[in-house]
Amino acid sequence: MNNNQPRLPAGQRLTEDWPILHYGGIPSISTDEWSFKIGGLVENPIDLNWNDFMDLPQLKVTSDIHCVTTWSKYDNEWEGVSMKLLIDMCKPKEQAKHVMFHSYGGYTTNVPIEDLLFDNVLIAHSHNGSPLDPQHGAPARGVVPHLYFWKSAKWVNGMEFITDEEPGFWENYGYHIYGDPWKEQRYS
Ligand SMILES: Nc1nc2c(c(=O)[nH]1)N[C@H]1C(S)=C(S)[C@@H](COP(=O)(O)O)O[C@H]1N2
Ligand SMILES: [Mo]
Repeated sequence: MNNNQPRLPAGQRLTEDWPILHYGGIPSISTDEWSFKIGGLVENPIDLNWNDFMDLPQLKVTSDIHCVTTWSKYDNEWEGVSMKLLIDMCKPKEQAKHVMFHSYGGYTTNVPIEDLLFDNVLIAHSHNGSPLDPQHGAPARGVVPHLYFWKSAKWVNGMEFITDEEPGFWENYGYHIYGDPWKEQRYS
């Protein structure tokens, strides 16, 4: 990340409310049935239930949202589990270079592993002090704030470590494979 970049990327405008965007219906997942699996090219596959997840060290970080449909929202306080911690726990194999996020309902999105090691990337269960609403991804969602928001999977239930970059759901429909808001990598 580059400190000389403007806070608001080109082509974006600020919004105070929080738009709701997703493809398909809103999956209804109780914390009792929730599970989160980390697999693929890792030394230590992980399968967490809600209590396991909440017993991990908790991280609070504040970041901005930049959606490819041109709205941005500043100062979102997220609480959840650090992605770096999860990656330390699962120990990706040498060949692993990318992660495919998987969600209840079938959504997927791809992110390079190196982009998941920043201190403000997490699996979040709360936003601005309240548990996530179902429409925003409850019980938990990914948050990768330096990429367009479609890379932040709602209703997330797994991460698959892979070697080659592969397109996820929106990437298959023409969204950019990487999605840097400051380079306006909106569509490919
Ligand atoms: N599971 C899932 N996650 C998703 C999506 C989706 O369709 N399904 N849409 C993405 C897109 S395109 C955006 S802009 C953000 C919107 O998140 P919000 O509704 O909380 O603002 O969720 C992302 N995560
Ligand atoms: Mo989006």
